[in-house]
Amino acid sequence: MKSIIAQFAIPNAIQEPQPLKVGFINDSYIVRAQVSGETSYFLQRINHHIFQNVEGLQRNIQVVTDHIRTKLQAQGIEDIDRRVLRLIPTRDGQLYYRSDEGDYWRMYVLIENATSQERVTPQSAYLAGEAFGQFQCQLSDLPFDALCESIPNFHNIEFRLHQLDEAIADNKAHRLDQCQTIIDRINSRREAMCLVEQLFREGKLPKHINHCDTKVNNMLFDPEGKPMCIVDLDTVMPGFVCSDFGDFMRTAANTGAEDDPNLDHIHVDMAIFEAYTRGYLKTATFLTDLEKELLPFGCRLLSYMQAVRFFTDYLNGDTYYKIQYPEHNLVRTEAQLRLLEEQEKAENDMKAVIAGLV
Ligand code: GN1
Ligand code: MG
Repeated sequence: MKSIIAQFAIPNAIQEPQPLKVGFINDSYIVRAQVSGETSYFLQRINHHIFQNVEGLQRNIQVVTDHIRTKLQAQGIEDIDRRVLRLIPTRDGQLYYRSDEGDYWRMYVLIENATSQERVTPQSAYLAGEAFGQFQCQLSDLPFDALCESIPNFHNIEFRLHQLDEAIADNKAHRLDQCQTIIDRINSRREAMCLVEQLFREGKLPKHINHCDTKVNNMLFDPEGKPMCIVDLDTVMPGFVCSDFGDFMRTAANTGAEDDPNLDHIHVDMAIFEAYTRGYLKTATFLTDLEKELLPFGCRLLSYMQAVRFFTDYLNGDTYYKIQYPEHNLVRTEAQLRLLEEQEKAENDMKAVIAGLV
């Protein structure tokens, strides 16, 4: 570990790294200075099985954080290293280090005295909406193709449906029996759900830089409970803004769990929806009328896409998502489809909330 840390351009006087339990994908460590009060660091081993283009991924993060930092500097903000992640380059100026074992490592400045939250309240949903809206707004003047897709076609529903079709054709895990109803529910919405990709091709809907994992736990709060910094930038990439909006609602504005075995628990939490939307529309000032109109669609799209992804993984024999029991991906699929149906019922209420805010 010492030899890995020595690759990065930081002072030599540091303590033994401490593993930190955050996220499921990368391995994280805190590297503290020997003298208290000096900068500490956040070291990560990047999961290069999921993120196969580490070079592109790291460049994305550098472009995004540089862009935000420049804006914060222009506004005269003082504690910039608490407001945007700062990558530490290696001693030879690279954005990551590849060890002899073939592992990929990166380092950030550690943001001290920050907390994260797993659950939202209407109050924190409002603040999260403001923060994700501001994040998108800060990046809205970057051309969308300034970044690569760190996971190709990550939030492209046409591609996800194509993967599902392959999984159905292959039936690798011999699980297709008894799944016809799910397939029918997915197929009956197929064309409607590809709307945004279609609008993009027609030149009517732009792509912007998206976060692509807009969960409340990807936001650091200061000791007063105010959002300070958006983290987990591995999936920042081009996308439709309604997709980031929808992913937050998929995870936060659901009265049930993502994998709730009791479908009756699952409804749209309109208080969370209203609060997040209010915060989001306050700061996401760059949105066109069409983008605002598509926000409820984004909610349905992300639940639908997640159902398609869970179901594909179920048919493939659970090779992507970690599962806790054999039918877990099927239960997740059913829960996401139920959420989708609840969102369809709530569509008019969602539109009314948006109409009242613009
Ligand atoms: C994965 O592991 P987690 O929760 O950060 C997935 C998301 C899904 C989510 C579903 C890189 O995120 O896209 O929405 O599971 N991330 C990746 O729970 O595939
Ligand atoms: Mg995360």
